[in-house]
Amino acid sequence: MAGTFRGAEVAHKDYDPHAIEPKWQAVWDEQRLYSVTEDDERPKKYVLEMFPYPSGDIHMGHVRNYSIGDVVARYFTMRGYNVLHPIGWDAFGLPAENAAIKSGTHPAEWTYANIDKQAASFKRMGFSYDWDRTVKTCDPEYYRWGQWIFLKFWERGLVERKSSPVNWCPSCKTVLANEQVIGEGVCWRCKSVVEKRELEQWFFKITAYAQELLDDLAKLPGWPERVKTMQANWIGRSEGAEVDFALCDAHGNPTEQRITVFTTRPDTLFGCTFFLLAPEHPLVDELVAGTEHEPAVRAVVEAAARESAIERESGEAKKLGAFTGRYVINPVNGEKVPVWVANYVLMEYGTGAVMAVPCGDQRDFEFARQYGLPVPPVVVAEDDPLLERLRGQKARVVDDVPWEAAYDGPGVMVQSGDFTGLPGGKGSAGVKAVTAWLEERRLGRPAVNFRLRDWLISRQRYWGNPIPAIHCERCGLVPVPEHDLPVMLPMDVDITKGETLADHPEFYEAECPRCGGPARRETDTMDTFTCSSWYYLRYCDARNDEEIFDPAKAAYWMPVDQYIGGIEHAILHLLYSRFFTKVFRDMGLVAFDEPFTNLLTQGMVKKDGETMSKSKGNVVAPEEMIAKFGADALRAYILFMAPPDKDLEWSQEGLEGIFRFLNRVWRYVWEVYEDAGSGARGGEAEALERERHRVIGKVTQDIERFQFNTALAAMMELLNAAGEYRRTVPQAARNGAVERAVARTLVLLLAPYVPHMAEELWREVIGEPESVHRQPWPEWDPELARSREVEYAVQVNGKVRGRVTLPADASAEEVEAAARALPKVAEIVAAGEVVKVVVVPGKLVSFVVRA
Ligand code: ANZ
Ligand code: ZN
Repeated sequence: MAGTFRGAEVAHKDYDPHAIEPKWQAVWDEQRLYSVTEDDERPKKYVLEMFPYPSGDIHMGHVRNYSIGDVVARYFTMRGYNVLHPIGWDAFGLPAENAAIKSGTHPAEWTYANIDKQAASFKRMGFSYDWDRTVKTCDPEYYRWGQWIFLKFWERGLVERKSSPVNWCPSCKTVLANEQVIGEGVCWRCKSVVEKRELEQWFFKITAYAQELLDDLAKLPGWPERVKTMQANWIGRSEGAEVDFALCDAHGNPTEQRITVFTTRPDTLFGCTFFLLAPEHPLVDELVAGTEHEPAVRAVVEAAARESAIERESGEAKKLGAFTGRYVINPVNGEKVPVWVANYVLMEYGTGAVMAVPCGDQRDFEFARQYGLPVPPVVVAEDDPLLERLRGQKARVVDDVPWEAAYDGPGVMVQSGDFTGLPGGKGSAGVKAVTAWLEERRLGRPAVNFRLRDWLISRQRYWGNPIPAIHCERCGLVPVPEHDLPVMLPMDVDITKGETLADHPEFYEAECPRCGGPARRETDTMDTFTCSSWYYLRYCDARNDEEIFDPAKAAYWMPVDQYIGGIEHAILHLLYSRFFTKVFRDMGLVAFDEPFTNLLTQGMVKKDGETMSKSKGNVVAPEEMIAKFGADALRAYILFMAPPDKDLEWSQEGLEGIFRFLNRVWRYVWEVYEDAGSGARGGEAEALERERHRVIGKVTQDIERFQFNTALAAMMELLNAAGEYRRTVPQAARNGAVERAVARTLVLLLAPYVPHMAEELWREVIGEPESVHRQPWPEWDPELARSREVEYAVQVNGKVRGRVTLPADASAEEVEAAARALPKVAEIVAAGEVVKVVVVPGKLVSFVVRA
């Protein structure tokens, strides 16, 4: 049997992954086994793992992410699908520049060397990628289409250049998107505290799609709820009203000038006792200039500039405010309300002005307490004793609440003029009534507000995709004409000195494409998230140099059926990709709304309870484990140790255990094919055959639900049953056909997990001519699988007290319950205390009972 293939010397009675694995990798590579094309005869599956950043060596997180994807891809191939399973690199970005500054290697050199290294590691892991479709985002053949997208977005009014307060990371020397400011207002990459600066920047108008990005989450039943909730919160839709307040002049007389606020609670208008402006609000200067209030207000403005947006918004920062000396008129009761500046009001949200209602908003409550401002109750809970006094009370008679905190739940409106008595609270009848009243008098209108901001995409860094724009003094901002793409990123920048494109006259000196006059090329590059927002579409047609992709090919492969990646991308990458997809749809490039039908977010790989990381010094290097146990064992181990969405605690013993299991499979298949039984079918052979059907059914069901660990456990059970059969039934009585069927089944079921070992056994030991990875998934008879029952002996304190018969797939709990139900057992158990119960699957239940 051995010797049918050119690697004959490898087929050996001992399992030697180091010989087998490189051998089959070379064969698969040469035969382009995983290269696919569109095929209308077969249903398709697009299985995709988030592409890696080429940081250097691969780590266990990579091994896990890509092993999960590989099992899914191989499984669907065996189920008869035409499976697209590509890989590429998210290759622009800051670490390459930082490495260059440190070590003197050019970012391109560093990046491509790392890509080669990772590609070799992925091949060494035996991942079934279609290598012909690889993309590297730093290749001009790729980034040129990113520039093309920029131009198309620009044509569609989705690009904007504007001055705005932006997040500036002093250590990365670049601006950051809101999404890249994390935790307590620090840079997502280097964790430095982010500052606010006023700068001209480029934006993608993702807010134009805010409502749809929110609504379409409902079209994603295959996404984890957690991720959808995070996205919904990030988009942050609020329903409420805009309300116009008339500004009073310096003498306190109402003027025509209006300041508008956004509020979710117009029902609380009668409780508005002060009015707040953001420190950056353009009116602030004008209101206080030259007045006695100017110094105090300035102090608040300056202090706020030093705080991060996150700190200010969270309301955790100490509240700071100052009176401007001016007033506005509350439109519902004509009352004069003092205007303050407060650090917790953000310029970027709503209108940058707030009607403060201290009885209903906790931040306003704390502010009022701090500065001694009145807190009249206007919405009171049904069970609040205060309501007895104030029910039906239209005019304000109480100016303070006996509460520890603001109350923002549902309640009854009080001290609210003709609205008194209406239900109050978010979305209440009171909200509707007050809004309608305001609208009739043109003092307000219903409004929806989103927390989502436009996406700031410009970066003042070298290693990124150049923005295809030209600044001309005569013509203003001019797009680079499509036929001039790509704007090539120059390679001769001295990056070790931290140079950017702005230091490179050969790059930025340009001619205006419109008037031909001297002009300056844009020197900012795009946020790398622009590169990763559409790579999955490029995979559908990766080598196309005429268009971004052939829409027909994208229509065949897309959407991605199964996307797999880390939870850290729950907001940024996934939201941006959804946004790009919707714009592409509106451009007519694709015909679907959502790019990723199913999403799996994999858990972390931990060691001693902590996430593996270089800084913690607890990294287990995949290379080292491959050198010891082979890639197959590492793959199977990482899939066996935990369900994919849960964290996985590293254990070398676990890996050794899997290695031993693989060795047992190896020997079993060898033995069966050397010396299968010669007997006829009998009771035990039939039981083994039933077990085989059961396990196929179980493995199939488990893989479909991504329970790779329990699927592997079922294969172990099959091997145990088969080994037992070999040990206990003499050769002459064993049924060879059943034994061989078990061996073949094990190899086929294991093929997605341990592709090299399965291939070697399939072709060299079993002697099949075609790759195991081209075989159909084994079939099973559910009837047969179900009918199997096993008898358990029931022991109490070592003595057999009876027997119970149960279906083979009964759980340990079910077996225990059935045993406890035996009258004799129940009697003994009732008389004493059960200190231990052991269930040996398929055999025995044993109780230890203390009298
Ligand atoms: C009056 C009021 C009374 C409010 C009340 C709340 C409770 P969400 O739900 O997150 O959309 N607000 C509006 N603009 C703001 C800004 N630029 N900075 C800080 N806070 C701002 O929050 C909307 C509420 O946040 C608005 O409704 C406003 O306070 C405040 F019992 O108006 B509310
Ligand atoms: Zn010009």
